[in-house]
Amino acid sequence: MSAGAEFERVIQWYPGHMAAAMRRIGEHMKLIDVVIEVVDARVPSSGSNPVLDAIAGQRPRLLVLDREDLADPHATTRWLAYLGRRRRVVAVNGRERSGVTAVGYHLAQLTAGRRAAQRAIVVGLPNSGKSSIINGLLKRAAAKTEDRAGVTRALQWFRVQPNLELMDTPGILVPKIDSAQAQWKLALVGAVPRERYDPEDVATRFHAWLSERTKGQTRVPDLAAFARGRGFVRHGGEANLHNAAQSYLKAFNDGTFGRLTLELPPDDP
Ligand SMILES: Nc1nc2c(ncn2[C@@H]2O[C@H](COP(=O)(O)OP(=O)(O)OP(=O)(O)O)[C@@H](O)[C@H]2O)c(=O)[nH]1
Ligand SMILES: [Mg+2]
Repeated sequence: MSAGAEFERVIQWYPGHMAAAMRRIGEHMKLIDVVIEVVDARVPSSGSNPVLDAIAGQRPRLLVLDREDLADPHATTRWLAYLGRRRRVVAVNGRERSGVTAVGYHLAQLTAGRRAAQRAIVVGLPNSGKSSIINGLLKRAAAKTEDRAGVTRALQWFRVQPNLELMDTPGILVPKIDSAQAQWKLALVGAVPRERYDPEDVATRFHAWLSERTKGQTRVPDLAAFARGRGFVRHGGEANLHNAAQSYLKAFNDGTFGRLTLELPPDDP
């Protein structure tokens, strides 16, 4: 059995509420003038959703690479250059109010000269930072945010300026994630609901990938070393990988292992 098939057994990728949310988004698209897609800057490729191309149609679009504070800055520069050839793109820290000013700027550019009130929809993978960006633009915590996938469950409108409304949406995964690489990466960055993956497997795959990429020269601990360092040990001193795994993923997402981007643009060596 391939690694991908093995992984798929433990993950049902497309829970019913996502299919329903996707349908509701489609129904609302006739009201929408601008599409804002939020993607985690650590997975600009695996984290983008081709299904959104279809629903966005010809509408003006803004791509936001969120969590730039956790991504490798050199990789982000490359991604901005690569993606910027085809579309308007900006990298931000959605948790900092100052970080979303750039989103406001691009939105103003996209809607300049329009007399009618404009409506923008904010879409992207679960936990990518959609609600945080809306709160940043509103300058208050109006939309609920949390560090887990699947927090926003309903479509919700927010008026950010007299002539601009934003719609927050639940995170949507692609119906089928066909590469095993994309699967562990999306689980690692927190885009997959917790009950749908095995943290031990994700941590192990991440470290194997990092070791291979750095030819074993990484200072990031593997799961066993991390477990021992944090005191996750069984009677007899054996590392308790199972109990350590969720903390390992949290450490990754807190930036404890440094700023890491998990993929580079396709035309980049
Ligand atoms: N470090 C960091 N954390 C961020 C950033 N943007 C958002 N977060 C955090 O990421 C978590 C998820 O943010 P949300 O805004 O709830 O994400 P969402 O896309 O609305 O998530 P769902 O509604 O579950 O799909 C929260 O804990 C935020 O504080 C960022 O740029 N950097
Ligand atoms: Mg949300």
